[in-house]
Amino acid sequence: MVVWTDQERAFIQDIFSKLNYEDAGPELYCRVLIVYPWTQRYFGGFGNLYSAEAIKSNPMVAAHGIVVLHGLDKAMKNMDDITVLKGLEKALKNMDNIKNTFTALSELHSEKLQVDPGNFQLLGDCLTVVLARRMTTDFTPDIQAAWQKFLSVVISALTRQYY
Ligand code: ZNH
Repeated sequence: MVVWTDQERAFIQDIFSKLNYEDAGPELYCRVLIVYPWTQRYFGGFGNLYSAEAIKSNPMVAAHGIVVLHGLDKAMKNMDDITVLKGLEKALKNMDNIKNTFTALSELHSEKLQVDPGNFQLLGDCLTVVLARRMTTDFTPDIQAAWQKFLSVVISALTRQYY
């Protein structure tokens, strides 16, 4: 069971409150597709991803980046509930929206999209770069520590339906 300190909560909330999704979301997904090009295979429906320039000017990539940030934003607003996903007993007692959201999202990625779950960590790494670029010296080791913990909880919730 994951325990969050008040300071960790405050750090995570602060990161999201300062993040401009319209700007960071597209950068996030461009980075994922350019840095880890094999991830392009899941986006056959997005049209032309043949070069970095094509990826950067693809409106579906931009829109998808914003959708993913909103997914993470839901996790941030329900930090206790996503940890609940780890304990089945507790999860059964907490049939609330975030559990359903993340269960459904995990199922979608595993069964329908068949995304290799290793890619979640790669997306997380790109998002860490996006944050560090924006926050510069404000992205202190303490804040990064809380951030990495948040990411690992989200990734484990997303990976849950794979097993
Ligand atoms: Zn994912 C989709 C989230 C990762 C791939 N996604 C999606 C969505 C969301 C998400 C929210 C929408 C859904 C609906 O609509 O219902 N993701 C997410 C998150 C993450 C992710 C949060 C992390 C962290 N994904 C991912 C990765 C990949 C993916 C890594 C690969 C590589 N997704 C995907 C796809 C899709 C999605 C393919 C579908 C899209 C379209 O539009 O079609």
